[in-house]
Amino acid sequence: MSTTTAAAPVRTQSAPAPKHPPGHEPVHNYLLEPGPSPDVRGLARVWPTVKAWVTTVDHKRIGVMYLFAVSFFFAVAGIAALLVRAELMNPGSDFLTADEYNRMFTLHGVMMVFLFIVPSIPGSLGNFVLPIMLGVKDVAFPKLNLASFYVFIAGASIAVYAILSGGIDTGWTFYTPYSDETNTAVLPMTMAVFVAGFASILTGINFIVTIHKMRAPGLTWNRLPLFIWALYAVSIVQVLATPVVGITMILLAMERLLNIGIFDPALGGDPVLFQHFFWFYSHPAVYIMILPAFGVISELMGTFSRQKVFGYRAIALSSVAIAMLGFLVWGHHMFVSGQSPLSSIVFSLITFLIGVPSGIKVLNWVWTMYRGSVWLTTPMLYALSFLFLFTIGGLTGIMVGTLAVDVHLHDTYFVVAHFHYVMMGGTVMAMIGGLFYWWPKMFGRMMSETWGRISAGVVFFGFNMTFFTQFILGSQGMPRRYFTYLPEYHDLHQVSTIGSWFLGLGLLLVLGNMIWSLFKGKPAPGNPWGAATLEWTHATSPPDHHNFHRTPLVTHGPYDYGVLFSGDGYSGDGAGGDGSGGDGSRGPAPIPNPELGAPQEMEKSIDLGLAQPKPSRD
Ligand code: HEM
Ligand SMILES: [Cu+2]
Repeated sequence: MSTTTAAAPVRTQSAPAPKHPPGHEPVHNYLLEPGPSPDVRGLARVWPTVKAWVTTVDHKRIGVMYLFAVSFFFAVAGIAALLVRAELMNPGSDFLTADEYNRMFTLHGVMMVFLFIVPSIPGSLGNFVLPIMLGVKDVAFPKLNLASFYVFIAGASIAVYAILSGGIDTGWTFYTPYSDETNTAVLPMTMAVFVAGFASILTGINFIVTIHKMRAPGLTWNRLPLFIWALYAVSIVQVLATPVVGITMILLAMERLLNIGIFDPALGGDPVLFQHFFWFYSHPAVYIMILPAFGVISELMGTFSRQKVFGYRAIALSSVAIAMLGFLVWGHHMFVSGQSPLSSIVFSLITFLIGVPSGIKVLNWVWTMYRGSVWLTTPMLYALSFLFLFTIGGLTGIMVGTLAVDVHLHDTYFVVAHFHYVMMGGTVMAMIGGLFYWWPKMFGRMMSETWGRISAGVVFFGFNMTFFTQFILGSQGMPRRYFTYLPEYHDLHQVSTIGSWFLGLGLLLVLGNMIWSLFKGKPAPGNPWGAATLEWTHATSPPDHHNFHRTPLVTHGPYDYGVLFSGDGYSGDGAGGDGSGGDGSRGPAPIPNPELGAPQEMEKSIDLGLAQPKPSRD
């Protein structure tokens, strides 16, 4: 394997910093430019910085703004969840009235789904990482990207308005005929979902075009990191499915305002039609929620197993398969709605099919670890939590997808447990793992490993205590969306509520770690985890405004850790590889220095694959 050490690149300004290998000194730091004006005081001092942030078209800043926005909604919706659980601590508790309870779980569900989990990973981690992973300066349409952020904020503001004007009590699914009749703020809430949907569509279009049109030279489809493949698949679903929920919300609003008779049986409408429209979006939407998480987990599994991700092609294509199949199974939410038995049988069968590509992913991740040498960092602990919890969520999904079983489990706590294992145990674990992983890149500082690992333990424990009990509750017949219950369910409900406090504590530890890191964290090296994708090998931590000094030339696959180690007795089969799980390598790459600094060997090889020096593009 030949190591070409590229000559010093053309720089606009020299700022030698020993932390960075030659050619990687930060010219600008995207976080700080422009700094506060030195000679003015008060608000005017920070105004240029604020203005630069709110009008930025830099994908990294937009990603950071998304991160703050979705974290805020996660916190608000999480507090609502704790209140819901508090009410359920005792049967007949008068902590919340029945009416307040209905509004509270709806607030929780609507916010978690539409304002947190759908935009979460694509908006924050996706926006930040995607262009850097592709070796380019930004997404294809940077202004559209900023527009998508503000459209999201506009939608979120309408949702906040709906909540302040009394909230809504329909559940996050807005089922007719009730949503057509209730006096609560259904109209503004449907408008909020309608508007926020456009943010999703715009991000999807942007990512699709960027992935097709803007890859660094040498970055073939076979060398795309699996996170990119996942974002690609999810973008397709966002663009195709989101308009349906938008139209459905408009129809519901029309029905309420004009009494047209679309859903209202008294006027010749069909309330079940609403369920078809709603789930035609919302089942694909559960893949909007989980596919980006799959992508994050693939990155973590590779980097922290020090090994090529096994079954690269299978993982990449199964994301696309899931995206397609996801459009064909919506009827599994409607087994007891009165749809024809034949439809139910067909929907149940197709639902089993979709388990296959998900299973393929899980098996490949496990195999990657089996062949690798696993490095148990905080991100990896969250990835392992994901693997365990998502598997439970997925398998119970097959259970509720089984027609005969679901007739009993429908609308019980079993379903509540199932989707929390998928959404919280899956997507949220992946998001936190991904945040711990990319945090040093985003903010240039390390988080505390010790506290990170403790938080992973507390979150895992609290999560299972909260939600595993709900499988048992549901199988015993406890219905969902009830503010009280029979005394026989008391013990399990108590365990679940106490579990939610542990879960909340674990999440606070994560938040505390982030804040601590911003002020006190150790400065991050360029590639603390010894990863092989471009954001780690070719960009500083944090990256400068244009990401790269020179366009990277990609000569190896995203998980060819071998090419980062020319010595150390390791010889990979990497150079020129395609990232697929071929097994030419002699074994996993060594684990980087536990102090979290990349080994010298790796820092040196960071320049690998750079194009011959040429003037920077700006
Ligand atoms: C902080 C941890 C969480 C706790 C303690 C929690 C707890 C709860 C509880 C108690 C319910 C009400 C069940 C009922 O009465 O039927 C609920 C419903 C729900 N949760 Fe969570 N949850 C959490 C996180 C999440 C996350 C991360 C999501 C992700 C999207 C989510 C999505 C939902 C949805 C969609 C509903 C259904 C609301 C409805 O029935 O309309 N939750 N949750
Ligand atoms: Cu579904």
